[in-house]
Amino acid sequence: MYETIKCELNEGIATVTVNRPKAMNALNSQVLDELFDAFTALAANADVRAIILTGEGKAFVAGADIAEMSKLGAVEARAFAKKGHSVMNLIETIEKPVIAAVNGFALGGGCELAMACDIRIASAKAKFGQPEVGLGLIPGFGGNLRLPRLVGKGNAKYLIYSADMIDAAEAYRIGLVQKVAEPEELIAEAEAMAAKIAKQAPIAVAVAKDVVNNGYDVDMKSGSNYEVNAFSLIFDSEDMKEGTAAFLEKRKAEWKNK
Ligand code: CO8
Repeated sequence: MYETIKCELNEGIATVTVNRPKAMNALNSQVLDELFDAFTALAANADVRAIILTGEGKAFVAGADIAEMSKLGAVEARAFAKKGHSVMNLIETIEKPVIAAVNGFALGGGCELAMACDIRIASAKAKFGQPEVGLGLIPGFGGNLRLPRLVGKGNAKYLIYSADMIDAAEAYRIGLVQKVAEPEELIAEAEAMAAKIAKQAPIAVAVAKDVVNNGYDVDMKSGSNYEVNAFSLIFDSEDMKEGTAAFLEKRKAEWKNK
């Protein structure tokens, strides 16, 4: 059983909630270990079609745990940063769509956690930022890398250098989030998006995620080859045969995830 996160599965949609509200859901080693364990299990569960990641209380995640970090030397900090990167990379590469439902503060490691997800929906009350330089630190869970990729170098540098907190509307304007919802509608909006994705061929969604991720940082020629190969391989899936047959027979497709 987990102590710092909650994990529920309902009709193919898993919801993972970071549950340390007294510490604003700050990521200590235990939260990172439990997230790693939960996402590893969800990755292997064929019943899971989409995952929602959110936070309990008024924060999504207010960063890495400052109390834990304040005691670390370089060797321990390296291990902690590697642990954080393992979680972020797992969420980013897991072959299931992951939606961050950002209910409140997403700061430092919390903004980095949201950025590792595929899609972000923010509550109108959410706040985003990379406040590390105000603590004498720099982002260490991939923020220096993922933020410029999502919002461009200028916006990323502004946010990282200034430690400014931005609201959901500004996060939407710069492309950090894809949708803003009223706070009381956030989870319903995330569930509706998850359900929409869950209705598609799971194998196709998984392969599309892989191609977007692996095609993003390479030159067009390599990306193009990668896409051609992934596109061709999917023709041997039962779901491709089913999806095209269902269209031609004017009926609903029944996915087998094979
Ligand atoms: N770590 C540990 N405890 C935290 C954190 C945190 N990141 N954020 C909040 N808390 C704790 C507070 O200390 C407080 O504890 P207590 O009740 O025992 O005093 C409790 O949560 C409630 O917080 P506040 O009283 O401050 O609540 P407010 O509503 O007044 O403020 C804020 C909410 C604005 C979210 C405020 O708590 C805040 O500014 N938090 C820190 C935000 C921050 O700076 N985050 C970045 C951390 S650094 C980071 O994430 C680096 C990532 C890379 C790591 C690489 C590792 C090597």
